[in-house]
Amino acid sequence: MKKRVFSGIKPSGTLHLGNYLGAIRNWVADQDRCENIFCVVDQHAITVDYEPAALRQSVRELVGLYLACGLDPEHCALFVQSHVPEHTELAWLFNCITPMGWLQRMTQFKEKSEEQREQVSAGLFTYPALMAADILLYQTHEVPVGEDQKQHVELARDLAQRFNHLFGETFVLPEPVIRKVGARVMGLDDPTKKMSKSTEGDGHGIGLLDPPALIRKKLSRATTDSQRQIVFDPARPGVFNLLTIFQALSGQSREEIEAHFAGKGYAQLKGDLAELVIAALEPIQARYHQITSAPEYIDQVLAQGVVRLRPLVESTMLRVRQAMGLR
Ligand code: AQP
Repeated sequence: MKKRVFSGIKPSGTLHLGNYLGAIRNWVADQDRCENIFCVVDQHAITVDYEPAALRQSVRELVGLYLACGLDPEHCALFVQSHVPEHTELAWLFNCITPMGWLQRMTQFKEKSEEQREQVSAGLFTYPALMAADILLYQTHEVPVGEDQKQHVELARDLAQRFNHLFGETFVLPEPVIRKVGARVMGLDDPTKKMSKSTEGDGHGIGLLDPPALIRKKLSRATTDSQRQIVFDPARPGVFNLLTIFQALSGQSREEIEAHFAGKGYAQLKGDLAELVIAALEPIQARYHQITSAPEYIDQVLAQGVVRLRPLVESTMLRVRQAMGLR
């Protein structure tokens, strides 16, 4: 039996290289080996301030990029979270069995709530219960994500275990799957912070739709340090980040990469990396423009995803409602 894989991305801005290397590229690589479910998690994007028109636009852009990066609708169910209302139904049921202390420990909530202070929404606090619902609704075995989502996937697993203990065996226990290289791409402007869609600033991230000239410019300005040697040293986060991106895209070993840059300067590293990034993104961008020129294709893919998932959604929810005494 094939392992069932679920993952999703928030439509909270344009996808960046971190989303590609930490998530989508791995989904594409494994899609023949697994039974795949990939979602655009729009209800997670509304836990912070947002513009409805921009959200609608981002959802379509994200689906276009899923397809352009190589997800094949024949091998994957692709859909939008809000098109399957059971996600929020199950999230409410999980809210009722999630101890507050579990949510208070989530580092992403702590970081985000510090930025927003009294504006912070209840939805942002209970976000991990919705994410657990996303994953557990499909009886998921594996959740391929970047390093930043590990804690949330572990909470989903803990909730599955708690539910099974309280109400009887109902959910599969999911595992996070995190690749060794590319699981935490850092910001180019500040390599101590992860590259993120919602971080402002021209020099922060490389967008999957950035044109070549912009990629060269952003990388030429990436923060490095005042040393000279080009080696993988985590104590030098700027150079380490650039080398890690190089490793993820070239598939070469650390030793090969260090040998390639021996005696060379940062300008060479940034220049070579820019060409590698451009070569990886060019075919994705070409496919993206082709796909989005026929918007009805995206609607068709999304509708097909929902239809394909309906039986699984209904069978899980029937068991959950019965187990909890709601039917
Ligand atoms: N920098 C990253 N490096 C590697 N993987 C990453 N992911 C996100 N950032 C990196 C992975 O991409 C998937 C989608 O995550 P997301 O929608 O939370 O993306 P984001 O860029 O983190 O978006 P936001 O809106 O800026 O979110 P916040 O501010 O909440 O982090 C996940 O698999 C994630 O691990």
